[in-house]
Amino acid sequence: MRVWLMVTLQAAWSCFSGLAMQHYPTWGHYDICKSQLYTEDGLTWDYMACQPEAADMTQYLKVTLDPPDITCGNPPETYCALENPYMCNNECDATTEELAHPPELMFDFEGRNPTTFWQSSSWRKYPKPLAVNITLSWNKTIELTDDIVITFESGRPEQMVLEKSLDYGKTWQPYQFYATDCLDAFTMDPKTVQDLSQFTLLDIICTEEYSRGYVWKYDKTVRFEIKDRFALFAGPRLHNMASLYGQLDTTKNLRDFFTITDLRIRLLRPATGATMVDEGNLSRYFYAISDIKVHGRCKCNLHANSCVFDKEKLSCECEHNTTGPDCGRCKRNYQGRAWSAGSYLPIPKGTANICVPNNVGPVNCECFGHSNRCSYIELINTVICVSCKHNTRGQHCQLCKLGFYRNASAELDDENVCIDCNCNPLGSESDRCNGTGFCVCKGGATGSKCGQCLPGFLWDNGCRSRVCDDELLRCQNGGVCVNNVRCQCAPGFSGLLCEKVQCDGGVDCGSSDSARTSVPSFIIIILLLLLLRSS
Ligand SMILES: *[C@@H]1O[C@H](CO)[C@@H](O)[C@H](O)[C@H]1NC(C)=O
Ligand SMILES: *[C@@H]1O[C@H](CO)[C@@H](O)[C@H](O)[C@H]1NC(C)=O
Ligand SMILES: *[C@@H]1O[C@H](CO)[C@@H](O)[C@H](O)[C@H]1NC(C)=O
Ligand SMILES: *[C@@H]1O[C@H](CO)[C@@H](O)[C@H](O)[C@H]1NC(C)=O
Ligand SMILES: *[C@@H]1O[C@H](CO)[C@@H](O)[C@H](O)[C@H]1NC(C)=O
Ligand SMILES: *[C@@H]1O[C@H](CO)[C@@H](O)[C@H](O)[C@H]1NC(C)=O
Ligand SMILES: [Ca+2]
Repeated sequence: MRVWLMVTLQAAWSCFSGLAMQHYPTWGHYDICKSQLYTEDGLTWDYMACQPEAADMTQYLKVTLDPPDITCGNPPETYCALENPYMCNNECDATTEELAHPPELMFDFEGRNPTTFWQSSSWRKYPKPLAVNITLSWNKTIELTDDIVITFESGRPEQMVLEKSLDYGKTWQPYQFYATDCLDAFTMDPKTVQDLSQFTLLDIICTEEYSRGYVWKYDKTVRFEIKDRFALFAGPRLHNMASLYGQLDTTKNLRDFFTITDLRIRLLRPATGATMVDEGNLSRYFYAISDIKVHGRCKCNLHANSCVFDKEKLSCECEHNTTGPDCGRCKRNYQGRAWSAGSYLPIPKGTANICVPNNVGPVNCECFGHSNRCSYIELINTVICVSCKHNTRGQHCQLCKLGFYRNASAELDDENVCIDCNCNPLGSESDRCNGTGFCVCKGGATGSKCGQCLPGFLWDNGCRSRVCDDELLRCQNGGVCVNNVRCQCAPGFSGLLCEKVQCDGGVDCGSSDSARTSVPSFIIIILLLLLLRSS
């Protein structure tokens, strides 16, 4: 099949790839979910893995503070500067717009001067900890694409934990610990993101990088380093995104690590700028955050290239006949095969893994009631039943599993349609039988299940030919005939009728005199065997 990609799209593609190179860092350019193709058979669609563009996610979140009344200004308060207790011109009054510091000011556009910030009330209750939780909720799964950056206006906290939730706030996991002294605060050894490797990427570390020393005035940010972590797979300047995609595709843990529904900043101890807290002037200690950056994209399982914010809620605009907030299901009547996320691979278009209609082409998802699930096999363009029950198998569950045969008196959709072959495991060659339940017997065995022996054979863990008796076929040299199928020889003798003498070391050293006399009976046995086989 010859394929021409539409010229306009081709242009779009090269344009996007050009963009992607300059426009660092995007997760590649999975911008298009489908494109029309001209083939010899006419117009068809080509489906591709796609994802929404990364964006500033702080526009879409809901922020919650705990304790709820921790914001300053109610009642009004005057604050002193951390670095100068005599500089006390910071007034906070919730009832006056110019003097209020509500939480929204953490997410407003920060191009203005002076900066706008949220501020907590001061550490009046010292030495009781001044603990504040700031929870950011999206009510939507988000994939982080860039560093989380929090800008503090009055010193970076001496102790802080960044946490994440992947289940809308039901459970929380730490992302990173921050402290001036990790060992003291969290009994963790201090590390930096540079200490991580591909193998320890998912380790949760405590870092002193963002709270050390008294340099807060010039370095106000606390980061959670997403890009440095990506770089462990994609190279220092994220030039090898294919490698990262490959990893993300195959490693669920890694994908989940960068996926969130909520973030929580747990502020545990404000900046003091010194080892001793100035108890005489606690209005120097408080939290003030001017900006929080969270860059990411809606997680749409590579089935949507746009995500809309409607009625205070983000949701993917699902393609590929998927649905759900994350395109995590197949649409009704498009469940011809199990849902699966799109794949980044092969680079650059990925694999769409579209949902297919329940009835595809000439073949339906018809399983005679033995399964309600079908799978679409792209390679042969066919829908097949999966997990056939009632011992059936086949594209439509129309065959019996090996070891079972068709019940002639049952319809194809009957639960009893397949009957266990029940082949005697000792008398049969295998556990399979033919269409009327006949098993294939080993030599000497007979019956539909091979549980009986032919004349001249005796049951002894299967059918064995008659070897010895008390008349013609006597065991020699004091051997005892067991069940007519074998001679139990006296020590020093071996052979079918114990006709061989064993020398020292158990080596057969020829027939004894008495054994020689038994040769004729040995020949009789062979003759008998031949006779039985041919009958
Ligand atoms: C803190 O110290 C400054 C300078 O001594 C003073 O003006 C201010 O009132 C003090 N604040 C408190 C709460 O004591
Ligand atoms: C903050 O969250 C933690 C649990 O993660 C909880 O123990 C604590 O009570 C919350 N509130 C404050 C004010 O710390
Ligand atoms: C979250 O989104 C779901 C729909 O996906 C909605 O039913 C629910 O009310 C939302 N929850 C909040 C807290 O907004
Ligand atoms: C999804 O279903 C609609 C309606 O049948 C169809 O027109 C469309 O082509 C399908 N899309 C995909 C990606 O299969
Ligand atoms: C064959 O199917 C019929 C009809 O369902 C059933 O009554 C019968 O028990 C089945 N035979 C066996 C051996 O299962
Ligand atoms: C199964 O094998 C038996 C015995 O060999 C034979 O009589 C019968 O016709 C076979 N049935 C089928 C369906 O081949
Ligand atoms: Ca601000």
